[in-house]
Amino acid sequence: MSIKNFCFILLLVTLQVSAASSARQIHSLNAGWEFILSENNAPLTESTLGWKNVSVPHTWNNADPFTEGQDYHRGMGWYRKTLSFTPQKQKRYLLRFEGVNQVAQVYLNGQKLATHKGGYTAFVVDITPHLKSGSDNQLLISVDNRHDANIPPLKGDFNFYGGIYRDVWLEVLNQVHFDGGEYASSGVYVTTPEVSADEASISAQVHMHNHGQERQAKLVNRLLAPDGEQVFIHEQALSLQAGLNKVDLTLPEVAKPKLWHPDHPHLYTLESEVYLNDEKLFDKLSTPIGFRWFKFDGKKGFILNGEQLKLIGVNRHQDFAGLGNALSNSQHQDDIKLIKSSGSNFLRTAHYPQDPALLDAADQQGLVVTMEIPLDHDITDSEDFYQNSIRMQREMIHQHFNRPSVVIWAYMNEMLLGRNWQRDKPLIMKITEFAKVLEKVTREADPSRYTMIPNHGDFELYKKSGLLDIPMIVGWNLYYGWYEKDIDGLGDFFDNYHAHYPDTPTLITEYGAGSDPRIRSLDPVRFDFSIEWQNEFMQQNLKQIQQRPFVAGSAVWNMFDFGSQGRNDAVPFINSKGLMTFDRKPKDSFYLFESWANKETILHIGSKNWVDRVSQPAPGDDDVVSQTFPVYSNSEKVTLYLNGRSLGEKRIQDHQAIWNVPLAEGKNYLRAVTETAGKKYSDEAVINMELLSRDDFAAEEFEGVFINSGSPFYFFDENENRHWLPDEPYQQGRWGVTGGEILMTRDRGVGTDKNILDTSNEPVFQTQRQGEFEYQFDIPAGQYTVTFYLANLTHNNSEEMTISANGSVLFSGHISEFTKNTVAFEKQFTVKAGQDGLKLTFSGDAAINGIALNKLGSS
Ligand code: GCB
Repeated sequence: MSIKNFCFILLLVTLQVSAASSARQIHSLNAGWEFILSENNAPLTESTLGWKNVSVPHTWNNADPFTEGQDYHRGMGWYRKTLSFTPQKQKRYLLRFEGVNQVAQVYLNGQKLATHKGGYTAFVVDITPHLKSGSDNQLLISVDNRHDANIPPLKGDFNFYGGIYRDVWLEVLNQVHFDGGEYASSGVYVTTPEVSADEASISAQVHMHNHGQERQAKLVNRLLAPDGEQVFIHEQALSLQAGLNKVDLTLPEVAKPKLWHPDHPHLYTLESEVYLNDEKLFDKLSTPIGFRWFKFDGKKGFILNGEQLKLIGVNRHQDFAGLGNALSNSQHQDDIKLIKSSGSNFLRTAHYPQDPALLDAADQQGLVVTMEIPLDHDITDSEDFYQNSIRMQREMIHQHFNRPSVVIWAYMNEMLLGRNWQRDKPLIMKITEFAKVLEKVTREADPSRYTMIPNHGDFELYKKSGLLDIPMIVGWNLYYGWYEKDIDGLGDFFDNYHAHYPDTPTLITEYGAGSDPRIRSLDPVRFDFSIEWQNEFMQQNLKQIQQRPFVAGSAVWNMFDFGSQGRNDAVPFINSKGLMTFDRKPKDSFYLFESWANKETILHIGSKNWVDRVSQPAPGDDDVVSQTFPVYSNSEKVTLYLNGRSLGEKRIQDHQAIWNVPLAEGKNYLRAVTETAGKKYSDEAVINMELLSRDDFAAEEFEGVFINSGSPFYFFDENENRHWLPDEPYQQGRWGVTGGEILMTRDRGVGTDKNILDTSNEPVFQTQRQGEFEYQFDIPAGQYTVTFYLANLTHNNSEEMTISANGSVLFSGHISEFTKNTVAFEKQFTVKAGQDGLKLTFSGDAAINGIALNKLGSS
């Protein structure tokens, strides 16, 4: 028997068993789908060729957004599955799709039953009236992720992966059941209007569908404490009308509730049951309840259960290396574990509602959450667009209504980015008007939470637009030290905001800097994508945020690197501002952040993942080179040891202390030690240092030196196992460069953000030395090969350069003879070093991205 048939029979058996039991039955429909990409608009029932077996979560874009030279496929995909069960007369059969990006059309036996627009919220389709009894039913779903001017998001710095990328469920219900209605909620809405440490009140609105005639029923609500003990049972007799019934309940008060808080996320459970004729259970649902009360205050920030709590946390996108957005529930849960392990108490699910499994984990593990719809950067001024956005906002609120973790409903991200008051006033006014509509919709749908709009850092424009006067909280995405030059600018920005809006609560919804673990620096600068600049950025920004009590909280952009096809950074197609990589490996900034966020004792030697280092020795000393090491900690004092010898004790300031460590050739053992509350903590690092001496160049086994021209940073090429060294000024007895300039583009800083083709070593080719300059190598006489690495980043065809070695011309001509556009190119020459070593001279309008020097005959 094929696995597929086995699955169908299993489903059949389970459905028959479930028909015999009384309450609802939920079955996963994740397995056993067939999938095909096809732009065909008609239902693809007949076609048999080309379908492949898949299971959901599934996306067709897990790889193509990361492939050079092509756009990722935004089109239509079709999914089909046979439903092999015999429908029971007295049952209702509902399909629940947790997320399909972005337009889904659902067909059963060739007939279209539903269309859902929007990729980040769930929808439910009642297939009962359309099920054939006595034969299989063919389920067919078309999914379309093409750009649609009427469906948000219109734009965004992330990928819009297409597919049925979240779970699909079959809900088998009785003739009377809880009903989530058009917004696909559970049907039970719980609020806790009054909560204190002494007492908590609970109200519930319960929606039930009665598919039969008017009948008598009983609604039972039982509250279970976090330990499972029953707190109360509440019963109410009802007369259910045919169709939809809504019942408002005031449930018994709870004395001395165990409060929900990120440090102790106590969850109660409300079990709701509906019985007919007093004894027959028709439906049953469990709703988690967290008792907490909270407030955002313009001056004091966030107050939870009566105490000020500075929110410190992260944003999270929902994709993962190799998987696109099709993650399993346990992968979502693992992400929450990682976020919690950093010490975060706050999560922004930017830029859209995320998987229920993720939010369940946030409820259970304790994170304060702000959630938003994907209204990013732009609107379309059409009724369709407005209605789709409003529906998304309502779906989000209804579906996540009961979550204790959620305290804010947001909408609209950076709507005025790139806009200008004079030029764009009419559109800006439309955005403001629409914000008022969404604000009203949100407050009506849920008066118990706060609203927020996250903006980019143009304070004056937002003020003028009126957008700051609409939401209850103003969020700011600020990149001081990244897109903005001034790394100390965040504090001034907030002080200015606070002076104008002292009573409107505010928080920082984004701040972050990109980094690539292959790039390391002893002299980090903005936009170099080094791990060390990200650390510097985080350090300075966290300091300014934590110094201001009126800033309710902060969310790093981003917890994880994520896919964004439009990006041409050091790692193309990736937004690398994560504290962790796309496959969830911690960067240094994760530990730095931990030292600010975590209440446990943190002690971490910074830059210790930069294990294998290559350097010229310090001038005048062939045996050693000094490099700085920060230690991140939340303790008071730390001592650092090198090879067992103390380098001194330092007081931790702003969660770090910095040492200058003299590293010698070979292994260097570092050990940081601290003591808090009588307990000792230590962290260790081993650094392998290779000091390049003049003799190395002469040695047979020497593998050469690789210079990343125009770059202030070290770059490690993992594929070739090569250490590319930054440019250094020439000093006698060493090698180095004199003259020329580092390429700076726009005001971003070092290098370019152009994508370089035919290489994965972007950081070599994105930086460049330009002008007239020379590289001098004080190396033993002999024969060498020199390889030039070049991509044409800024030159046009009229520019010429000459490269010579010890006076003999190696190349003279148009730069375009060397390389076309931004294609990575290399060219090798044999050269001779004399008694004075080797001098490579670049004249004319020269440019070079990298130079490798090898002894002739070595690899
Ligand atoms: C932002 C956006 C976010 C981007 C981020 C960045 O302000 O809200 O979607 O990914 O900046 O990295 O540029």
